[in-house]
Amino acid sequence: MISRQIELAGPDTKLNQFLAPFIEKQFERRLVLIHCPTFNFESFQFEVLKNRGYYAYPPRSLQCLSVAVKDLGVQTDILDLNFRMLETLMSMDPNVSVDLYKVLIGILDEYLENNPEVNIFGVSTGVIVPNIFRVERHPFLEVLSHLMAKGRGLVLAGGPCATIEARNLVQGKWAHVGFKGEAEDRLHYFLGLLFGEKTTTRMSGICFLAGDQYVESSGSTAMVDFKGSLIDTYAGLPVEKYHSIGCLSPFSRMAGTEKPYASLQLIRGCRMSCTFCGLTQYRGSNEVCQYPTDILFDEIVYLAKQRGIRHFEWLDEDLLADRSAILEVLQKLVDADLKVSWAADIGLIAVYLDKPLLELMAKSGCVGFRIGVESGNEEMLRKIKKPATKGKLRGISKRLKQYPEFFVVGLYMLGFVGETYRQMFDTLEFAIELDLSWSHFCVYQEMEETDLKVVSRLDSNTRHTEYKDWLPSTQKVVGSSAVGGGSQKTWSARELFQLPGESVHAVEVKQELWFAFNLIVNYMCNKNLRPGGNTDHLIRWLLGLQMTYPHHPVMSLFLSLGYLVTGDRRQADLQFDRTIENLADSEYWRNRFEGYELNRVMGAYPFENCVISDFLIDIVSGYSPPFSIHHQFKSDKIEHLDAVASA
Ligand code: B12
Ligand code: SF4
Repeated sequence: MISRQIELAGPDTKLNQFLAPFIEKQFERRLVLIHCPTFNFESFQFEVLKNRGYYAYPPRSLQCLSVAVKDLGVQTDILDLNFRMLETLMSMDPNVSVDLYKVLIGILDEYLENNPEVNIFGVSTGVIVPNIFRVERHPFLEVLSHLMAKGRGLVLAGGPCATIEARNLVQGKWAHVGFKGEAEDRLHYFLGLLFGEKTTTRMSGICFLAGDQYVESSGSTAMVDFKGSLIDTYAGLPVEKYHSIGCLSPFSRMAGTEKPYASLQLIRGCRMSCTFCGLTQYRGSNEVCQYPTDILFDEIVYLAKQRGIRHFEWLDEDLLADRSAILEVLQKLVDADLKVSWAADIGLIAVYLDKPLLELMAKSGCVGFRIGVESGNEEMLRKIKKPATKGKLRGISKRLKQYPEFFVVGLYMLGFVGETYRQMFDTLEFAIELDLSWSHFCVYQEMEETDLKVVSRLDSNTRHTEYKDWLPSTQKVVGSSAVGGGSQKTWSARELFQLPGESVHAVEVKQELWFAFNLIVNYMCNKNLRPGGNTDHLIRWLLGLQMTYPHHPVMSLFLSLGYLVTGDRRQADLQFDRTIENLADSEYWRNRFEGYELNRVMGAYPFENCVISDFLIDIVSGYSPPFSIHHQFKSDKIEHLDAVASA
């Protein structure tokens, strides 16, 4: 029986003892860093693939790691199984059934056969599914177990999931070693020991078995402050092809699926410590580190000029942490006139978005960004330590109205521990009031280590659960036709709004509230369907979403409305017909349309004698939400009329 007790190793002796048998084997200084698939095998659809709807991030984490160990004379390959799989699947006949695991292991085996001298395998949880032990066959575990079974050398696991599951991965012998958190320094130290190099500071967060005991190394917990240039790592990476098999986010799809893209990082970490966010814990502190702006800009120029990259997305959690640094990079982008676009999909801290910065963002090619709002309830904002107040956010939303060229997405959370229905309805009301281009609601879920019982498959019931997508968790539930076909009870909008405001929410109602909030804010009340709105923006965004959710009837219905507003009747009819087809295929969606009176919208098509947005608002008003919807939009209409009059 394996002990669950963590022993914080004091001296390096345990790590050295663990490494001794591997040191004896005198491995070549060859390392392969493997990026696992980031798409869900259980719900894979060829149609989504062909639409380039799956995530395909160039593996920046692995590029950084390879640079970090270069001075040890380690030659590193990067095997991006996500990219390679999507590329392989793209060339396959969609009508022939495919065994995804066979494709995965086939690519891995081909690499192993061609590179017999590689004995160190670093595997990254580049996956979208955190509950790796709760599904039957998780691609990350498949890759690890395949490598362990080969017995060719050291198998190392790293990345966010491995950080949380390090103990289970090591105790279950899925990997020899688990690395926690950001790992440039840890990997350098570890390989230094393996190759008998003089090592300096001992590092914490390296997890392994000493006999049958789980050990986590002790030592420096200092944050990684990586400064290396990644340009050389692109030599073996077909970065200009990633856009041809996938996307980075709805922003990259909106910017144009034909645009080669890449990701960038200026700041690591975030200055804030919102209670619900895993970043501080994952990184070990809420201090931030900054890449040198000149090195980063050289990378941008290299990617744009030599590799044809046309769209960039920031991976930063706190891109605006150093005002002078971001202003410098954006000014350089303007001066170099690289003709690129960019987006910040992860989220900016809204309070820093002042006028000079917004001006420069617009000039330098920004197409959109997200801002964290999280809650519309002041008490909840304080409780979760969000660095914002409703007053400040109102001011920012007003300022953002002067920049209609930006597609701005608000990020909201639903279902914090102890949250009442009233507090959740406050969030809905506030999202409508802020009136951003889109509002991303996320159902709060705790990410935690899997219970040993489940890992050991002692409890087979809990193991047979579904994949859980975190990004965008809930769109999966209602967004994918493959998932939305179940017989679960769905609530009508009226039923939801009768829930008692002062009661703490019931977990099983969370997804229902998500559905209502998403539909009401993003579709029924969308500002870009109203007179004076940027309807083209909405259309491009929805077309981007439709690539991932091709059978989603709400998306097709609102695309048809968008096209009606712009006067493109042909496209409107095509999307309307698509809605009818989508509904014919799904009882689930027919129930939803009834519960939210979308059938009335279908009946009113093509809206010859009325303003579409007014019609939609009337329907929402009929849901009887605990606040006045008409009141919210009156001023807006007056503002619009004023603008028309003064023009
Ligand atoms: C892009 C991104 C994604 C992309 C794609 C990632 C990919 N690899 O393809 C997608 C959209 C798929 C995604 C999904 C998810 N993500 Co994400 N994602 C990010 C983001 C924004 C950037 C990642 C990145 O490239 N960073 C830059 C590189 C340099 O850092 P890194 O990836 O962390 O890599 C370091 C270590 O992880 C480690 N490492 C990584 N791989 C390996 C392999 C080996 C062998 C070793 C030794 C070490 C090692 O060393 C690297 C260098 O220091 C980060 C936030 C951030 N700014 O980092 C969040 C972040 C990593 N995601 C997070 C989460 C929670 C998720 C999700 C669960 C859902 C969600 N809410 O975002 C899923 C599931 C991910 C999973 N289970 O692994 C959290 C992790 C928090 C935690 N406590 O673990 C972060 C920190 C965001 C946050 N604020 O909460 N994500
Ligand atoms: S501001 Fe964003 S990244 Fe920073 S701690 Fe809060 S939620 Fe996490």
